[in-house]
Amino acid sequence: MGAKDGARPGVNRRLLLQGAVGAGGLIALGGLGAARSMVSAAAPPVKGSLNKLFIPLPAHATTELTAAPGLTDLGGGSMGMALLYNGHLPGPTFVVPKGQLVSVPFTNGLDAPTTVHWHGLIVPTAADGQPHDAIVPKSSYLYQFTVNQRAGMSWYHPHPHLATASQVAYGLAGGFIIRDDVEDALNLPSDPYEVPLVIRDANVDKAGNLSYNGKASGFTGSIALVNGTRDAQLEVDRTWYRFRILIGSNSRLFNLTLSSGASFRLIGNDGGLLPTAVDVLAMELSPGERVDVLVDCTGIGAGETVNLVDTNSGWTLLRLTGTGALNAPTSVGRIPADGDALCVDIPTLVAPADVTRRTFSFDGMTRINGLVYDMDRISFEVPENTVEEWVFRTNGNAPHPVHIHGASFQVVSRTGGRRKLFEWEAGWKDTVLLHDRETVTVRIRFDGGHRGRYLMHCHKLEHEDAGMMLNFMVVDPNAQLGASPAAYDTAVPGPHGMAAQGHVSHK
Ligand SMILES: [Cu+2]
Repeated sequence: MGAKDGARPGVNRRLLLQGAVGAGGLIALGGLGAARSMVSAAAPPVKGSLNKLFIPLPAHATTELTAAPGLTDLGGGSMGMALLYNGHLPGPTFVVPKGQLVSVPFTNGLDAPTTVHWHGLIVPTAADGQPHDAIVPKSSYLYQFTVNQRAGMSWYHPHPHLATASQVAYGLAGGFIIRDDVEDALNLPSDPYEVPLVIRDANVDKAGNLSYNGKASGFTGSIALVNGTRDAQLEVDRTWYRFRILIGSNSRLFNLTLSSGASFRLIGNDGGLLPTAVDVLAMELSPGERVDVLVDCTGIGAGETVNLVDTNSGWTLLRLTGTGALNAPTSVGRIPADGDALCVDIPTLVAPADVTRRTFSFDGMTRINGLVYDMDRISFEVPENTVEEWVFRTNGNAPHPVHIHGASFQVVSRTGGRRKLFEWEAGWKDTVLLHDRETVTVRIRFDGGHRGRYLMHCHKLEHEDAGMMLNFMVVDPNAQLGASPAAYDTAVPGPHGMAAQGHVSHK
């Protein structure tokens, strides 16, 4: 930590923090080594002024991206220091058609190494923004990949070694929307009736700057930010809205409901549209997960309000306040009914009789199968274009949102804990919530055409930084290193008698 980081009597705190930002101290402050005992309790909704919801700016396939500290409007002109992509929190929302070559020149304007990980996008290792590929301060890197996956909302955020949690908590995140013909044919509500909502919690210091007190069990902030706006309000016409929701928190789970008691019409999740529209009253979502929902605002009259609420914290996240204006359905798009097929083709991954099954135990707050992350360890290799079953379980300190790079997966079962799968876990996922005492099995096939190193980790960012992460290799099935993935393994036995990370068994 820099000389400016210590709290000194008599030093103006705002200046101190701004200095810390300039000196890179804002990042250094965020390490687990700086964990504070202060715990942010869930607060009731803040009464008082409402702030206009910020809508992230648009970006396209070649938009330049810069990460740097700066002042941002956290709502109603209340400016605070944060780490920003292109000067904003969240950063711009990329909107890119399927098949497009994305070529994003990135500049690191931070005073610490960072990367840009394209969460949910299936990209070459070199564009995956892994901890191995840190972009040092004041340097640039060209992230290049072709979008070869169906329409859906992914996102981008830093993924540097040991510092993901602090950089995200200080503000670095943005959305990435893919369009395709299949989705276009549905004629769903579009701008301004399609609105991305990046939901997270945060702490703000007395000077109004974002602050971060990471702790091993996961950072929880005392206020909600939706698109970087606290006490956010969106004025809505009497029509249907499409909300593209991303949980961008470090560790907090959100259980989303509407204050009117109405349902969300769920149409999509991490990997794009679901086979069928389905009405759900509540959705418990973890960091990294996305949902695509339609919300009926036709009944919200002028000045009336329906709130998007997190029942876990009791917070009002977003107030939807009616303008009273009616809009013809043609300007909004088609609204699929509950139970309507969405005309999307989602082939079911079928496990072969001799399917490779790997079991991963999420141990404590720092280990997978007893091992802390080692950047240089490759835990196992996965033949590409082959369906495998990966089994996630936990021996405590859950929830652990499990995220895999390099492929989407299908969730096939959950035993223990909640003992069921949820509507938003159908279709394609890249992040799945593992609650206490749960065992979740997914099927996965790396068929994106990319070989090389990828990651699997807990997306509670403090767990990730503390070591709950591993590397694996996607390889040519005809050129595996050895007969057993253990050939790659340098691991010691885990706590459950497993020989190594990526313990393999065959049915
Ligand atoms: Cu975890």
